[in-house]
Amino acid sequence: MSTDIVWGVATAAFQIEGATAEGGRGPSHWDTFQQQPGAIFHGEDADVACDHYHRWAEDLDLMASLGIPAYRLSLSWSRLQPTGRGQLNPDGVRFYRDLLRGCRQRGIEPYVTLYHWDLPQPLADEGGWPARATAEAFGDYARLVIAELGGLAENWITINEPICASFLSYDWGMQAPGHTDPDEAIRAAHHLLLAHGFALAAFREILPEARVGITNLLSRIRPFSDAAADMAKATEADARMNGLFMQPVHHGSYGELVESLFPQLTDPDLVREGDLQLISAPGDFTGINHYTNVLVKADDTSPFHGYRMIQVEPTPTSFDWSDTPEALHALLVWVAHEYTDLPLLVTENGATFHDYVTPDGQVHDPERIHYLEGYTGAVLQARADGVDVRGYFAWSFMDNFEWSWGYSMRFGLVFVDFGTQERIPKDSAHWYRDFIAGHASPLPTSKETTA
Ligand code: IFM
Repeated sequence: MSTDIVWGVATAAFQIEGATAEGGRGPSHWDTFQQQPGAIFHGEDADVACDHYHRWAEDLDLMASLGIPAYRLSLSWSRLQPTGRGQLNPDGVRFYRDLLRGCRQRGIEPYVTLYHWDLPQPLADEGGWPARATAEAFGDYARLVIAELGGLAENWITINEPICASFLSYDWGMQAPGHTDPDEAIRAAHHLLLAHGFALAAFREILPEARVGITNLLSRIRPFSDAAADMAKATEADARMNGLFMQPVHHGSYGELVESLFPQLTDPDLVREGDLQLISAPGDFTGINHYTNVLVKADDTSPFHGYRMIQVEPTPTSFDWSDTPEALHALLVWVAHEYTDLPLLVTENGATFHDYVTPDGQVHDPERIHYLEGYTGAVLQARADGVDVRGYFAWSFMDNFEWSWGYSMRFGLVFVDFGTQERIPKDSAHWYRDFIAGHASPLPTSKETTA
């Protein structure tokens, strides 16, 4: 059966590249954060990660051999612009030019993310995302990247998961820079959305034919029961986790509920005139990363806004997250109904299991195959139900550095032995290869215009 859905895989620069001190790359705030005692599981770091910086060609060969037609990757800001300001680093430009051309040469269509969390340390030193200047610097950076690399990909994602780059980073303390200040977090959230607006405007001006969108992490959130307290807290949780990031992009305002939870958003020094117009300028698609399906239970004793989030069963993954594909289906229907008639791309979805090499030299992961069968099925069902979903990217192509969890959480379709850098496609990679072959993606376009 052929569909017009693009089936791909996804990664992010800091999680796979390694070579953090090579090719003129500058430090990012993740390089700094990972050195803090206790920040990363087992004290691990991403200095080598999957060594993709040196092995990118073999990795793309492997991807092509699995028949994967689309690859979502991210550009490292600190590799391209080591201080976050000024001219681009020629070695960084060369690396990504080779990588993007390498995709096209193998018949793989790149989907490129401009920001997947690796903020140049000098910008972090000047205040990071809570400072408006960071969003402005990102807009300038975007313009340079578009000029150098814009012609090598047709689909661009401005910002990956602003909720993580704001709240997990500046409030919950679990991601770089590891702060625990809710006020910083909401400022960061607005500036990340503004950065999306600046980048989108830059694309429209410099490369109007590019297809551009933002990717948000969206959770399926329902009340634990129909008790009034659970219902009210579920509404609040949805506003904090989904509405805060979707309303301004798709409705042009934060809305009353979000503003009542975050009164800082009514401060004209933070949300300046014109910001919401930039943020809500129409994109070409909306990106959705989806992992969690939670029930919200009111609990006065919870330090987390007076509620607890309970994963919907079954939760077979090593992260204890749900394997409930109906949640992705419901989410796609809901986004299309509630927020936008733009095409939807599932830019990340995947699961961790305790993968290991068995005596036959293989990695058997029937749980991941079960997961993928369900979630790709949910995408197909949503499409059949009239939702304009156009793409699905499995997270992740290969096991990688899972942020504060280090190498302990394996999301890959391809197993990576981090000691030897051997890659072993798991059974799920073969399953996905066969699935893709049976649900052929549209042929990649070739529109390479930049030399
Ligand atoms: O690994 C991350 C990715 O960088 C962003 N989205 C969620 C993934 C799994 O936690």
